Amino acid sequence: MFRKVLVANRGEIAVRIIRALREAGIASVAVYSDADRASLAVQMADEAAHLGPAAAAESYLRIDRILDAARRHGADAIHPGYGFLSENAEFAEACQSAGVVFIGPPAEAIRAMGSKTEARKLAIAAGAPVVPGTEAAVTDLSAAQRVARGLGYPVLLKASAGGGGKGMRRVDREDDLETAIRDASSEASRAFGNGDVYLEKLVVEPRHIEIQVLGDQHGHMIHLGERECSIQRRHQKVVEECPSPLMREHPELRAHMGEAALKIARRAGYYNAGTMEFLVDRDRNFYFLEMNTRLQVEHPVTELVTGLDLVHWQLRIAAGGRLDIQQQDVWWAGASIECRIYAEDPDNQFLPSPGRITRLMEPSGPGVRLDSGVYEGWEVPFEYDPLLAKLAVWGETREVATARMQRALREYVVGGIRTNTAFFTEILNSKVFRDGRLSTAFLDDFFMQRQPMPRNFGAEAVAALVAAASSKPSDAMTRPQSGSHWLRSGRDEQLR
Ligand code: MV4
Repeated sequence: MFRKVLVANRGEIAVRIIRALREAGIASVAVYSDADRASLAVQMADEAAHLGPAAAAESYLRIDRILDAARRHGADAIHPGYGFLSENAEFAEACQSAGVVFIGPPAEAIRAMGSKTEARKLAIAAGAPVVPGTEAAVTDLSAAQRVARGLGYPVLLKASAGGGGKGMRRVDREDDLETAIRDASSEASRAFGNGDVYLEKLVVEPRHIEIQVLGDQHGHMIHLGERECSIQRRHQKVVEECPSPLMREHPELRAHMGEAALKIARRAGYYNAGTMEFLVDRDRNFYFLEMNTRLQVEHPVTELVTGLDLVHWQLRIAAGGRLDIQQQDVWWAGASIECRIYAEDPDNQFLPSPGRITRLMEPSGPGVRLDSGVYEGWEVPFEYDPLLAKLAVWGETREVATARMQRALREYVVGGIRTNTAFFTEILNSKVFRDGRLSTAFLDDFFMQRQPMPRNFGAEAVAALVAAASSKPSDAMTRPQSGSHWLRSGRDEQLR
């Protein structure tokens, strides 16, 4: 095993990795920018290294400075977390050249999966289903018309170099194809410096379900089942869960998707933790979309349901250890849901709301897991993604987990900045969520039909009351009746 590991990341994921390191008896080195001098990760780690100014390009994205910090602190491995350099093949190679182990997959696998069209070809070669379409770039209109006719409308134009929905255009009729190609191509050029677009059959209102895989360097690989991530806003996941509600009625689907994911991962020569993203249509046909060659934000829901510690296994695998778990020994118990708690204002177009956290009361208790990167008094920097924490719950059933999440959200008090906790309460209360009828259209439909509830019932009201007076917290915790006077006083401009 490693002696000392540098965590090349920040926020809640750095804290998560430091925890795994400590449990394994491995020393940790945090890195930080000027904005993160007093971060929770820095305070928790055994050692810390300064990288540079707040801008990520001058700190968390600087391969040279990170490797220099690893050398100075004598770290024998680097965990990249997610984002930043986690899917950068050059970084993985640079680690190797510097004699430091990159805790992740081989650089070749990162590179292969970095191109969406390469990944698609790889999946086809592995015999896994992909959405019908062509991976060759559209060259002229008449060829595109032929392809689209063959697929049948609606079709979807996608950027070859793409990702995140950029350069994507739905086309419903042949008349619209020419304009759509021009628009998609110019958007792709601007975003990726490459205007190539290709055609796929549009999957209408798909579910987004991904499969977690874990493989060692000795050729053994297993899957840890799925995460349902259909609730997204502008290609950002908002709520994730395991199992997918779809698996309740169709349990055989997990094994089929798991097998497809393993085929692709094997073909890519993959090891360590990775995730295959799939679209699932109304008839439960599933199609490989892309692979994420890193630990993902939403990994806790898999951990809660399988009982496996993914970061622990990442460390053991990177150190050359054997994954001594067989597929038939993987079990999925109960249900788990995760909400991404952001410093943002759901009532103002989800605008980021960085700033100082003046009060913090964090949920805990039965079945609650909080992966947080903040503390009371901490100033959430404006330079980075304003994710404060991930709130995950486990319950015997999806219904129990939902009730538990509602309870935990009510306990969560964050003062000084806006957060999206009340937004989750609304989502989890909706009939569509409760029925598990999820699709990537969920949030659009949700916003269309949203009947905002009084917003001041939960945590914020408690925070306001506790902060306002010298009243005892026990008094404040009593849930107010809707006619209660203090609900209307003070912050009632938030009632809509
Ligand atoms: C699709 C699709 C429907 N049909 N492909 C969006 C981002 C990109 N990585 C793939 N995306 C999609 N590809 C076909 N052929 C719908 C989406 C999509 C989506 C996918 C996953 C999660 C959320 C999404 C939201 C909108 C559209």
